[in-house]
Amino acid sequence: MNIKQQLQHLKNEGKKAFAVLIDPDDISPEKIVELAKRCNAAKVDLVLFGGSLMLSDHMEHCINAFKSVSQIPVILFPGSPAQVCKAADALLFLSLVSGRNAELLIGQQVVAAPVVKASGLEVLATGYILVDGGVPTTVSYMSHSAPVPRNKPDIALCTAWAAELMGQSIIYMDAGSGAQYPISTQMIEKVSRNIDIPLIVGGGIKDVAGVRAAFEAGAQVVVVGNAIEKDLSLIEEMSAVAKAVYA
Ligand code: 1GP
Repeated sequence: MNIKQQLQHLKNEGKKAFAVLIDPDDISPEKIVELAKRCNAAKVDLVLFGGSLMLSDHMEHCINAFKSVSQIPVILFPGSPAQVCKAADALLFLSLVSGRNAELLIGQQVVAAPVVKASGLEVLATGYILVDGGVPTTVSYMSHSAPVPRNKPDIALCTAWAAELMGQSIIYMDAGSGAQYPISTQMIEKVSRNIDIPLIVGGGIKDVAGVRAAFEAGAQVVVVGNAIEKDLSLIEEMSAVAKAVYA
């Protein structure tokens, strides 16, 4: 099964996957090896690499360092076409469907297309829905787009439906890295119950209870970045939630 099929399988079978987000700007290649070993021990299902900005130039080095000790699939979560990197296994080919910024709906994708086609990466067509997380985040600022209000699950659902109808394979609902509040369980439930494609949820999840709440509300994949960067010991408990309840 390729990664797209694996994610759809999670949706079809009521199973869950836990993903760690690594921003290469926030970690050295040396630290990556330690993180990868912890991900292995915790049986983390997926690792996402990327960030809204890229101040450093070591994405490939970081992915190779990770892969030198781990077989966990690496998925790019690119903030720009410059982040396409062949060392990964797959790429979230994102369209910011919650925004009305044509550059991020289709413009950057046109720029990235030839590089993506030549990369050999598995491409995961992803409708990306940015949701208000209580504070302006890097992605809301950089994308010039208004996030979906956090108390408007119907807007999130109609946006997800539109993306699904346009042929996207995955919906990623994100409150943005470092959000003050994660996406509400009401919004996750509303979207998850009414779409047929897998739902990834992330942004502002700080503890095990937050991971559990997102899974219980219907996310197939829960992504945590910041909280794990601050405290690596969270990986085991967070990853265990996906296995304990839904394996
Ligand atoms: C951000 O969904 C990810 O795009 C993860 O967010 O860093 O807040 O966990 P955090």
